[in-house]
Amino acid sequence: MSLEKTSDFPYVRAGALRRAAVVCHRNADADAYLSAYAVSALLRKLAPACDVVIATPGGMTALTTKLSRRFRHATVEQDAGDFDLYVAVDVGDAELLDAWKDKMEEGAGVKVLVDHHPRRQGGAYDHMVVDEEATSAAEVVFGLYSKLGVEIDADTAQALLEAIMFDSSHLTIAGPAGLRAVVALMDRGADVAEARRALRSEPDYGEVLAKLKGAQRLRIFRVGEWVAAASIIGSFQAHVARSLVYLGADFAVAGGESEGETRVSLRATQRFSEKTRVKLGTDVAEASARKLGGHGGGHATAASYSTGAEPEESVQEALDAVARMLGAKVEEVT
Ligand SMILES: [Mn+2]
Repeated sequence: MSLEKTSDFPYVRAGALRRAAVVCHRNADADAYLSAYAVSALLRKLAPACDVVIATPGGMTALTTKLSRRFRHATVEQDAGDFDLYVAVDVGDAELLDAWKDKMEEGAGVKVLVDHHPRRQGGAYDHMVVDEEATSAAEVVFGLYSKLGVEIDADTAQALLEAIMFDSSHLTIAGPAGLRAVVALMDRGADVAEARRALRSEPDYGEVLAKLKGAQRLRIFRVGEWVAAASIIGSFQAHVARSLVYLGADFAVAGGESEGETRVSLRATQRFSEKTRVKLGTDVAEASARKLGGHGGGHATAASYSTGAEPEESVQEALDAVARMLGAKVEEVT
């Protein structure tokens, strides 16, 4: 699974480990934060004298904030000092590390990536523990515990279970390794019903409005045999795109201006992904970002990119990119 000898993790002698930072992607989601939480517990077992902080560039999502009250840990958004070890988790595109990208590149400490996103250029890591087959970073962290023979306590087991369930749509898209990890975590005291409860979030007014406005501004397209939905919305683009797929679109594009850039989120059904082999992350988000100037990436059925181009053009580019892949035309359904 990995690109490195995982049994050597964290690649720094325990005695030499005083200060470590576990770094999440921008606006940390449940998988990033809870994986970081479990990595921290692992580091402290391997090197009890080590002081660990979780770095959350740009903060975390509302749900993650709620989860972080149950799984408490020291967090920092910024830090002026250097660390002996940096472990970036669930990152994907190194740009999503924000200021921590430069900080890690300039820092003297050892840099490790623990991830399940497709490998890409950028991000100067000394070691990589990456499993692209995993549906969550938490599965990769679980694999590290197994490989190192470190016991998982009930609290950490619960954190990893919630992360796996979060990233796998409550196990709907979990693979064999993910499901095996879930059973093993249950044996160590994790509770599925509790995880379901924890992951249920209170409706957020802004999110509700964005989803409904997204539906109101909906444009429908046919791309070959597929139905695409597109909408322009200034916030919660990922939620809007996911909602449009729930409504029945084969794939959806939601984009809008946010904090001085255009952010576009893409979602597709599993069926679209399997039949077309179009990977939204590499084939659409990365390609569109490259063309329009910006950065992006993601998974086969969920991806995003940001660019300086106008929202309309940015959304159109994603539709065109899919059409090119399929050798089809984009036709609006009115
Ligand atoms: Mn993830």
